[in-house]
Amino acid sequence: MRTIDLRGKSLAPADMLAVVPRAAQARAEALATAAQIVDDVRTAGESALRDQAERFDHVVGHAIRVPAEHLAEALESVDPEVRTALENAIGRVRRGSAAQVPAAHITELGPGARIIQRWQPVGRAGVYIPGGKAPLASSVVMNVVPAQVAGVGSIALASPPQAGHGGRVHPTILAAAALLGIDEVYAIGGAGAIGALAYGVAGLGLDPVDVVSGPGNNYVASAKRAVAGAVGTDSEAGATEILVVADDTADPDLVAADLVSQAEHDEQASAVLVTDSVELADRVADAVARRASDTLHAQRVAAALAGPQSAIVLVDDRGMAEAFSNAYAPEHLELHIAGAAEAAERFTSAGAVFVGDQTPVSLGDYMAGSNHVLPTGGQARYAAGLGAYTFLRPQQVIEYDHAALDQVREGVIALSAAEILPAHGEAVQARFAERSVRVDRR
Ligand code: HSO
Ligand code: ZN
Repeated sequence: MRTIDLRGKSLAPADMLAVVPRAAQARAEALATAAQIVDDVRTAGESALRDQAERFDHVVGHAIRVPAEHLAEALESVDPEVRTALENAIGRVRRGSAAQVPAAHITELGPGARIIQRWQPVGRAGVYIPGGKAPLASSVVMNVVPAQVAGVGSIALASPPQAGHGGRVHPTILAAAALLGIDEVYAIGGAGAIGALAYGVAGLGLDPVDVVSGPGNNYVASAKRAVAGAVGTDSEAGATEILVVADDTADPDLVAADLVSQAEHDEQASAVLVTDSVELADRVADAVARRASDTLHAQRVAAALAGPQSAIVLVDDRGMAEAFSNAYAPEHLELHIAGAAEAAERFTSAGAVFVGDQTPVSLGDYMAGSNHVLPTGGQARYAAGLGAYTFLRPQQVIEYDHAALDQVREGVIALSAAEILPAHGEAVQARFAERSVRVDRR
């Protein structure tokens, strides 16, 4: 990993971002390709999906709607330890997600005048689970559980058909779906899956959904942009990022282990250490080199760590580390610093914050009870990770009685006149004039 020395420099947020630019995604090309794939699915349905499965997944003649017996078989044959771990994760994420469902709130603006803010689940959700580099069974939990906790009544799941598994969805993904009681599963991959969920596929009995969620590659993210507007989508979760802020109290080997753990996902993953300790920086660099050469995905890790998106960044002090981290807005932020719990509140822009050296990102990936589908690419500046709220819509219910309406009658009439929209005011006045007319006639 290269080291970049920012000590003594005063940089604007944009300059800080330029120090470790995220891997460039061929956005324009991916957007055009994904939009075409989505459109093919919309117009040609199942035959487009079969063409795409052959082209991208090298699978022909597979069952696109996964039969119930495939789900049951997968659940029966899943490793018992994996099953137990999935059950544990489901329970913990369920508890974490429950805190994301706000209670209805009533505001009394006066006697007989109230507005209710309530949260309505969408009717139907479609979740996408990638199956390319790694079969992310844990992502089934992270997508489905919040939708269930939100109260979504109908959930469809799509994941690529796997040539290595006879054209079926990966068995661990099927087992996780079965554990969650999901019986509507489709063997569809990539951008085509996003199109199928968003627009439905009549021939398959796949009805359109209201919200599409789930992580995926550049094409999946682009497809979500293409269908946005027709359906709701969650924020984009692209190549994984970890930013560690550490001081001289940190354990260099733990920092290195966590950087390597996320670099394992993707050549484009970003691993960044920000520290004010030169000694720690050197020791982390050594530990990273050791760990990176001695891990299953050594090539992928080496590529991610050697890329311009990864670096050790030397800063003057804690304040500069905060400024850097808040400008970068990482998907995952780890704090290996003295007083981490109190300091955490000043790190405001991150998909998720992992406090202290006993809280690694990989805990959050599986078992913390938090969600691991998080905004990447700096979107944490304005977006949240996946949660129950992804599947909820805040809705206002307004209820006034006659006397309460009378209290604000003049105001409505004055504003409607000012906007030269007199019928607005007349609509209110009608509640009063009409009655007296009726009374008069009687
Ligand atoms: N770190 C990934 C999620 C994941 N890791 C799934 C392992 N399995 C993105 O947050
Ligand atoms: Zn991970």
